[in-house]
Amino acid sequence: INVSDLTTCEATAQMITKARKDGVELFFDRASNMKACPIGAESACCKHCSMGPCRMNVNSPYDRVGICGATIDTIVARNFGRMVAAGTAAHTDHGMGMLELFRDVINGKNTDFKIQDPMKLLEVAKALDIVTEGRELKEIALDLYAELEKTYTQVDGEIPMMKRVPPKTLESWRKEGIVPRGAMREIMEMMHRTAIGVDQDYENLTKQISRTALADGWGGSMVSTDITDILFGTPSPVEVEVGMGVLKEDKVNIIVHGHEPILLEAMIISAADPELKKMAIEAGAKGINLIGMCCSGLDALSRHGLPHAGNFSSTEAVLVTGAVDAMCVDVQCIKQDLKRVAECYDTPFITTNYRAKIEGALHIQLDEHDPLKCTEEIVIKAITRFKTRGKTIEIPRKTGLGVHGFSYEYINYMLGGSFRGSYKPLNENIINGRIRGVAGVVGCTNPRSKQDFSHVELVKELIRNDVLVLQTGCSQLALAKAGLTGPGAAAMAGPGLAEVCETVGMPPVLGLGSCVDNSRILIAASKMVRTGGLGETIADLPAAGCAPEWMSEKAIAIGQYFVASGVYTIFGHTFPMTKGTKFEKHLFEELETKGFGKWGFADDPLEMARLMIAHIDKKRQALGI
Ligand code: BF8
Ligand code: SF4
Repeated sequence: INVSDLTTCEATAQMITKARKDGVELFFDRASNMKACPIGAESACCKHCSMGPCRMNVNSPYDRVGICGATIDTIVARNFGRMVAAGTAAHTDHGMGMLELFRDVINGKNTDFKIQDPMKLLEVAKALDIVTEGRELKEIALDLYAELEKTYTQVDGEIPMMKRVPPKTLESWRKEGIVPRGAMREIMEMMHRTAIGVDQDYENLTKQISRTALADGWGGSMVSTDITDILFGTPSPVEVEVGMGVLKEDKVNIIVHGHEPILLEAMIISAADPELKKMAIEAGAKGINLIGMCCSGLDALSRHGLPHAGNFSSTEAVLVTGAVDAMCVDVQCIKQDLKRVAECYDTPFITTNYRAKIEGALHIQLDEHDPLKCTEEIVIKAITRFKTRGKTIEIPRKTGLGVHGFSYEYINYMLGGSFRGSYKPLNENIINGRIRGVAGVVGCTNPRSKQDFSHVELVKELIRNDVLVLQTGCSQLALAKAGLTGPGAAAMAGPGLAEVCETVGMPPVLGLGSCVDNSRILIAASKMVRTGGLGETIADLPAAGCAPEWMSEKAIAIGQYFVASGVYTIFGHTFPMTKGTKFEKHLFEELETKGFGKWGFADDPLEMARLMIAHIDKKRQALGI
């Protein structure tokens, strides 16, 4: 297979070529050699009990049922529900970890970190009706902790963040019985209801699927974003380089790849430690070069302008440079094969979280109460490796320089002129038609699609049609590498959007951060509704979402919470759905008639754009604008 069919990222292409020369297999090679199972691809098999596994006929889905009698709709809906449960569990476990760190920081059990954004702490407390007047910050913080813990552990009642949902949207959830209680409860019930012989009605299952996903978007993920902002600072625009060219031949290169900000935040402290810097210089390096990858990298890129080496499909490829002196990881999206590829290039590969060990890999546990112990040890390992680096180093030059770090607070500020400003100018520009609508383009890269291609082509087409694009996750990195996240990209936008961008001095593509930061898009949508003029629910907004190359169960959970919140959400390249089923019709058509969003599917980026723009125009027409 030609390298140009695997990726449009020049640096990754260069490294695939080098890996082939070096005789090192990458996941791109396996994706080309291993055909996806056609039954599994359509989610038409069930292994929820040992009477099966039962396989349905994807070409004629109603011609048989499972041994227990489960129909294709039950089977596909149950599989979908379990994907949502897994994705929600990932985001909420991460969020709960951040909340625990917050508790330890306010209680003085962790002294390496402190609250960086007390304003945001007050803002979130006020939004949840916690009294702030005349009280010590610590008291408010403790109350906030207790309130937010309910997001995860509450057994009954509505989770706290429901106070931020537009009233009419919340009303529709109450009517449907899908307001989340606590994430643990919803995930537990989802797993129970999808076991053999429990919920065998796809419409009823869909309700719990939505309820579980909402516990992620408006729960686990949202709390994670807010607490991370409070602890490490709310992002504001910062110019950063993204791409493998951020590796430096003459420095000790350390890559942090994963999702929970604590590892990277601790590493930032260790990499700046004068003793360790001295040690690096004594080893012959010009310094320590800390680099992020994937989502925690996006967090640090948004908050601190830390350079970033690229997205999910490049994490093996970056090791092929030979210039990585250590790669350390925490949880999620860590390919097991990184260990073997790292070994091929003598790069220390270190796991740091007891929840995510890799067989045979070196594990240095990060202790939340003393995180620097772990990160200092990793820096020393990297310096040692620098000293013995081989000669076959090849660093691709290319990087994309862009602006990132657009929190919803900053969008407020940028458009409204002050942090207490409003979304009114955004709404006005949508009403007067300069901005046609808003699109979220997010999610993974996948070796079964040409890396970055759909992300970039879709975004180009959207901005050309005056659609303002909000981004997170690996998609944001695809656009960053392609150089579309700078103000210069306004030249590629349609005349209306370009005018707004030039007046405000913003790019037409706004990077909001990691995948849990998709919650920033929910809050932005909620603010647009509350500001007025664009309908009463999120479903009324001229907006749409897309994950062109998704691969993780987390993406399915995100898609479902956007759909349940009222957004038309398109996924690309594959969808875990048997075509021609009632469940498909339910997700792709019927949910919209009940006032929710709906799912969509398209393979080609121009088709994705066409569907999104048509939806935006439909919503504009309904609003009479
Ligand atoms: O949470 S976009 S490949 S790195 S799952 Fe993973 Fe997908 Fe990237 Fe971050 Ni999100
Ligand atoms: Fe087959 Fe039903 Fe068991 Fe699934 S739950 S494996 S469909 S018998």
